[in-house]
Amino acid sequence: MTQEQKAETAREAFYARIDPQHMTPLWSVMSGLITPKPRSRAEAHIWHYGDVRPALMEAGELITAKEAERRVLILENPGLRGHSKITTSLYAGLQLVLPGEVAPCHRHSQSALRFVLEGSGAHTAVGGERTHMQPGDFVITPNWAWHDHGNETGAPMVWLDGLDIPLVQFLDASFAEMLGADEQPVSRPAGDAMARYGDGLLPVDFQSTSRTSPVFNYPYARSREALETMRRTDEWDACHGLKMRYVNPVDGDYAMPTMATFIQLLPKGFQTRGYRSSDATVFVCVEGSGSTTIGEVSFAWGKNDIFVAPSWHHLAHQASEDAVLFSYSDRVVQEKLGLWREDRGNN
Ligand code: 1HN
Repeated sequence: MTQEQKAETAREAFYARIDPQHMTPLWSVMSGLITPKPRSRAEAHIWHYGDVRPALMEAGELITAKEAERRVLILENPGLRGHSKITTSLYAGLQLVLPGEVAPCHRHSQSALRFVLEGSGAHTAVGGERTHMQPGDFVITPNWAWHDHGNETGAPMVWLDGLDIPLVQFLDASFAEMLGADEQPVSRPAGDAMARYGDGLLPVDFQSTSRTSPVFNYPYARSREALETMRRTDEWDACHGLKMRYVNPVDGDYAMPTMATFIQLLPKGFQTRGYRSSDATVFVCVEGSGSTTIGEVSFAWGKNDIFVAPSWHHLAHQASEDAVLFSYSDRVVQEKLGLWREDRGNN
């Protein structure tokens, strides 16, 4: 036996001796723990709405919203199967509420966002107020807020759910309870939160008790209008086109404490410069069409397609028509912890 083999044999014996004490040597695992750059198990992937919609409608025939509590098909990252994750830290699912259905009232530690894909006029209730949702609306369910959904229209309603489930799970901080009634009592008129907090005004003595924006529906009509007005004068960002973040009007921070949300316009023919950031990002095509290269792969997308870019993968978009992308990521958390990084590809 060489000196090296002897040393290795002695080490292996040592590892075996300390194993019952629930100890393990750092030097055997260190390079996998402290990587020079993010090394995600998540993969780039796209879900074409036209391909997944039939399965969602089939689920509609197999189980009611009430039986399921929430009738959702989880979008699982191919590199993270079995973990109910679309990125390492975030969850995504497609939720269907059929005409006449109610998704019963509950609350939990996880924050949720809804991004409406199909249908018009079904509601979600938060804080005693119902908001009637339209395609492209970004709707917030703050953590620990009672919420129920109902569809009193004649057509199916479909939205993308984004939740911070894996993040909360990582921290072992999950609590949840049912209200015990299908619906929370309605105590405020529709539009109340928008009027109080979303019109550039705040009640004079308003003190926020939450880290989440008190505006819980950011209607697409308003966001789209902003992008359309800005395109006339704005300088386009080489990496993002025209990209805006949804904001909490109380403090100017992101609208939600654990998920950053964005909307961006890419004009027809625009090609973004290669970009990467440490926040894995979920994108939804709201309008138009184009394609995105993520690392080694390229996806063509159209209306309601959903695609995911893992952390630190090179990203470049190309719009074949005027296109609007909604996106969400854990950037808000990474920024707060001093971890967020980007590479705009210009150095
Ligand atoms: C939830 O409460 C909703 O309220 C959707 O619509 C998806 C996934 C896991 C846990 C709670 C909803 C969810 C969820």
